[in-house]
Parts: sequence; C-alpha cells; structure tokens
Amino acid sequence: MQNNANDKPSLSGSITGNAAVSNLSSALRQVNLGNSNTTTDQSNINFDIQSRVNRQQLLSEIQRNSLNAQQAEELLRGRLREQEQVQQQQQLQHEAQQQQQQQQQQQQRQLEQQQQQHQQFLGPAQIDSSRITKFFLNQPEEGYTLFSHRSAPNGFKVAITLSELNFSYNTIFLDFNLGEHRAPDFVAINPNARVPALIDHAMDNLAIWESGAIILHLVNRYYRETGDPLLWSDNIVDQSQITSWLFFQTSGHAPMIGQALHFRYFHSQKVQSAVDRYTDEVRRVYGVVEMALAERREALIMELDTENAAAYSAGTTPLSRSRFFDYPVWLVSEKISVADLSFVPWNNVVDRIGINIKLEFPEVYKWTKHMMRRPAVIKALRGE
Ligand SMILES: N[C@@H](CCC(=O)N[C@@H](CS)C(=O)NCC(=O)O)C(=O)O
Repeated sequence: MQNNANDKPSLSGSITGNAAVSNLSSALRQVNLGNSNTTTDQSNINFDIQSRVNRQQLLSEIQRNSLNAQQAEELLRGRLREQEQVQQQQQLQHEAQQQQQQQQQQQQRQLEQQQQQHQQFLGPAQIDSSRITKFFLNQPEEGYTLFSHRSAPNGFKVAITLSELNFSYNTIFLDFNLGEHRAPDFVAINPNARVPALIDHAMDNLAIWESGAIILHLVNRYYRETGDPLLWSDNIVDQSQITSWLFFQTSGHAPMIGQALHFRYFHSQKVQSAVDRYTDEVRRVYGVVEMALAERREALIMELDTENAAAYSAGTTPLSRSRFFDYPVWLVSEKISVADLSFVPWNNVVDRIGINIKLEFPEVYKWTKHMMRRPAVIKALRGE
C-alpha cells in the first residue's frame, strides 16, 4: 500500500488487533507526511519515528482504549513530543556537562601554568645546593671566585677580564639542571639568579653581579692597585667611551643574540617573526660595530700609511691594499679595552643564528680574530 496524505482510513466499529496495527500505520503515515516538507526518503523517516517510540506499547494502548486513526495519530504525536522533550533535556544536560568539563580542564591548565611560572621563579622544589652552601661556609681570603656556567658567554666575558688582568681566580661552574643558580646562598649574592657573579674575597667577600658591573669593578681595582689603566683608561673621555660600548654590549648586543638563540632553538612554538626580529636586530648591532671599526681603520691607515694616503683619499687605491689593512684596531683610542673584549664570547656563537661574521662584517671578523689569539683569552675560554 502506498502512503498518501489523503489516505486516512475511517475507524469506526470494534477495534481488533489488525485495526490497531492499521491505525498505528495510518497515524505514522500522517505524522510522516506532516513532518516531511523535504524530499527526504519516506521510509527513512518511518524508521526514525518508529525507533523513537515504542511500537508495541502504542499498539496495546490503541487497542486498550479503542482509539480510531485520528486519536492514534494524536497519541503518537504526543508520544513523539514527550520523546523530543526528554531528548532535548538530555541534550541540554550533556551540553552543560561538556561545558563544565571544559571549564574544569581550562582551570586545571591555568593552575598548571601558574605553578610552572611560580616554579620558574622559585626554582625546583628540590635544589641540590650542598656544594654552594659548603663554599659560602668556608670562603677563601684572597683572590676572586667567579660563578659561571660552561656555556654562558656572559660568564666568559668576566673570565677573559680576570685572565687578561692576571688576577687569581677560581671558577664555580653552576649546574642549571640542579637549580644551583637558584640556591638561596647564591640568590643572596645575585638577586637576579643568573651568572656571572663574582666575589672579591680580599674586599671582605664583596659580591658583584651583572657582567658589565663586574668588569668595571675589575679594571678599576687593577688601576687602583697598580696605577696602570690596563684594558681601561686614565682619562675621563676615554672612560666614558669605553663604558658606552660596554653598556651597548651588555644591553643591546648580548640580549639580542640570547633572544635570537632562544626563539630559534628553545621556544615552545615556532615564531618566525620573533626569530627574524632578533636576528635582524643582531645584524643591525653588528652594523654599528662594523662602521665604528671601519672608521678607525681608515683613520689608522691615513695616519700610518702616509706615502699612499693621497691615493686612498682620491679613491684611486682601495684601503684594502694597505699593509695596515689587517692591523688591529680598537673601539676606543689605540689600545684594547674591556669594551672590545666584552664582545668576544658572543661573537663566537653568532654563527648559530645564521650570521656569517667573516662575510658580512669583515672588520668585526678581523677584530675578533686578533682578540681570540691572545693567550689570556684562549686560557679563559678553555675554562682554565
Ligand atoms: N645581564 C646579565 C645577564 C645574565 C644572564 O642572562 N646569564 C645567563 C647565562 S649567559 C644565565 O644565567 N641564564 C640562566 C637562566 O636563564 O636561568 C649579565 O650581563 O650578567
């Protein structure tokens, strides 16, 4: 039998089992056609409705109450409405549960993040600081103790200065994995919990932190002790120039390389704009140094290569032809200072961020090479 909207059977008389089935079929047909305003396959809808209501229960109710087709249809519609309401409620409950679960997960993530940040600030709960505690309980009376790390360029900057000044010093290379830089005894001398830090034992265990400050302490100390402004200057003009370059190194050079390395190798996500930003900034900084050294090179050649000075000035002979083209030049005046040396350990790692000093900054390359050949620098970089 074909389903048809006009096909309502009349249901008068006694209700038999077959009549109940026919009334239910008719009711189903009416409900289907009433609901269906699309071309959806009718049998699918039938199946859907029948699966949502208990067919057997409906049949016995139609039978029990002797319902005609229209009444059966109403009963069926009522049952479907009830079913839909229950389903809607279940759906709402399910959504509310999901929302609650999502909120709980977000709270958990936030808590973990906060704990992580807190932990980063305080350091691991279990810091093995026994070695550090032991050192502070029994400090030497002379010389210096440098707190550094095996791969910390800022620590090697100080080691180079100590080595060049021929000061007697001992290095404690902290183990960051053990959290030694966060040990209470160490944080007491360096509130920033970073290396380097230096203790000047002969000055009542004076503790100094920040590489630039340590380097200035050392050159001043040497000058006061010997009267020789080694790696430093006895005139205030040059001192100001040295400190300008030194501050530029500690605030503009080292941190930019540090950030470029971080975003290239250690950051949790790949942030290309950050890698580019810091690498570009390092290039800009090297451009500043290159220009300063190139100016000093030109001044030096003009001063020493007197017989060719006119040809260089006229541009008929390039400066690279001068026998003084590889002669050492320095950032301030005619002698090496801590301004120059502070760049060395960082120049050694810059290839890791894709900068080729030899090709891109030839004066910086020659300058670094001259410094790297110095025995005191070699010794310091070896960690001796
Ligand atoms: N501005 C400081 C920077 C010190 C610094 O960042 N040191 C690094 C090593 S080069 C460090 O201790 N890192 C340990 C850490 O990040 O936990 C200085 O020049 O002394």
